Amino acid sequence: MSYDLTGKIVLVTGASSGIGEACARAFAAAGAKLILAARRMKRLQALAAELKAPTYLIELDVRDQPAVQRAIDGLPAEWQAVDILLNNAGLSRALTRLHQYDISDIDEMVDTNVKGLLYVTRAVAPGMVARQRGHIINIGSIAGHATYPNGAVYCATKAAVKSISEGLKLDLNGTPVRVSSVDPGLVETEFSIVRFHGDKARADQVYDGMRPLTGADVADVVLFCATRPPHVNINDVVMMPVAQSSTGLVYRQPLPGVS
Ligand code: NDP
Ligand code: 8X3
Repeated sequence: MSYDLTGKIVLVTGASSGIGEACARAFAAAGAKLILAARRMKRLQALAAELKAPTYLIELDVRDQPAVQRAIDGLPAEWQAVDILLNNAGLSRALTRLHQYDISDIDEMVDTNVKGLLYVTRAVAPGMVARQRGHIINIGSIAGHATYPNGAVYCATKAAVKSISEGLKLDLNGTPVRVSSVDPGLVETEFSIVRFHGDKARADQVYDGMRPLTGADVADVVLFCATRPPHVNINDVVMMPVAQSSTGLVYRQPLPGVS
């Protein structure tokens, strides 16, 4: 029997766009209550207005550890018992040789993808252990499984997410708290626009001639992980568009039945 999400409290970081927004929509459709966190509050407000689900919004920069702790400690009583944490907030900046990388780009990726994810996990997981109930789902990447040229920093952050997911599962052994990682390949979101600092034309080239995953495709898998019966833990799911077979191998011509 699958795990019923009705009335469950789901905290989604990076809910203002892309995969996080799609997951918020999917959890809401499954009957969950949503805590939506991101820096762009207007985006969260617009999403909340569309969702037919109770929502609580947090304007949050996951890089700010005291703010993360304050946000979790300050949740209203009826929102405190978070059942599912989706650690999704993250980004890439540039594609550059490591010895030439902007220090600010390095800092932003490491601070968001690694330290931010750790801060949110560190703030939310103790409550799950105390309640003997919960599920932490991290959005990793195929970049955490295979490093590509000019992507050392982003790939390292996603390799760190893989290690954190593995380590968290080990450290939560003996509790019923579950840990999953969903690791996608190319997903068309605002990811590449952010990577290339707003250069939309360059971002579009990433998906040129092929059919990428959508946020909704990833949300399907996240929901699958979240709805397994309580004795089942999905540890790691790697998913790619059918036109992609590795970080560097993408087929950019029509595929029968696909595009
Ligand atoms: P988007 O750029 O569309 O969304 C990124 C989200 O992260 C936004 O909601 C943004 O919100 C949030 N975010 C970024 N920095 C911070 C911060 N400091 N504090 C809080 N929230 C933050 O990209 P995706 O949806 O594609 O990315 C979501 C996750 O998926 C990332 O972890 C990414 O690494 C991962 N991923 C993406 C893939 C892809 O090809 N698109 C493939 C594999 C993994 P705001 O700016 O409002 O704060
Ligand atoms: C995002 C996918 O291949 O651009 O994690 O690194 S990739």
